Amino acid sequence: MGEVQVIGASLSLFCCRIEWALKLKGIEYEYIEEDLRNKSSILLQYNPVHKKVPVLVHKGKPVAESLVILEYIDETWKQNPILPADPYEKSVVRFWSRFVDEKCVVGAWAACCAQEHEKEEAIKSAQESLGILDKQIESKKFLGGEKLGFLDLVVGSLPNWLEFIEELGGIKLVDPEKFPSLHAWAQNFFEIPIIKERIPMAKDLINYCKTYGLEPNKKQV
Ligand SMILES: N[C@@H](CCC(=O)N[C@@H](CS)C(=O)NCC(=O)O)C(=O)O
Ligand SMILES: *[C@@H]1O[C@H](CO)[C@@H](O)[C@H](O)[C@H]1NC(C)=O
Repeated sequence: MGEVQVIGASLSLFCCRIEWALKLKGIEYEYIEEDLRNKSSILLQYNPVHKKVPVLVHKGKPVAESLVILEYIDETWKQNPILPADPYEKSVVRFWSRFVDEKCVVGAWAACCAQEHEKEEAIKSAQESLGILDKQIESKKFLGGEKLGFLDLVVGSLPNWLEFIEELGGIKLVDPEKFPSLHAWAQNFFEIPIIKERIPMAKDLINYCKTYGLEPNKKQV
């Protein structure tokens, strides 16, 4: 067994972030696919608090929570840094990373799951967050500046995931006119070879839900 393992789920927007970071750093790892409907004892042992993927295992020690894992990777393997060195710039990246997860992802999921009478409000709220993210991207090629950085990996497969959420929830959240910067950024990001070869597609997420009969008011995939 090698030094590095990733316990993940191939369709998870949180998990691909970790694999992209390891690939950027040129780190070999063993990938362990988790069945989230029947969690393995290794997942429960390594992430007993949240019982979620991704988990990075380095020399037998687990690191959980994708944003924490990304920082761990950047600090452990110094080549191709993904976080800026400057403390202020670093704090800005951390701020927006949490915004993506806590407002954009959570907001879109809430809109997808909302009861009929709350739906309109939830969609508006998710769109407001996505609009703020779009302004932040503001026709940048990479969110990391000249090259791929931490925030690029965090936003990552969000556009595909939103497409999936729209279909699952029967709602409309995004279109290229509404969020032009997010759209243009994604066009560029998705063409990068290491990204392209490992990005969850909306149609695979939709098929997964169909196969297992998952509905929006149930569990996050
Ligand atoms: N905040 C966590 C989110 C991870 C997460 O939600 N993982 C999902 C898969 S996308 C999971 O493991 N779900 C299993 C469950 O909730 O039981 C992170 O950033 O790592
Ligand atoms: C759940 O996982 C265990 C081993 O990890 C396996 O033996 C069992 O068959 C699985 N159950 C289902 C319903 O897939």
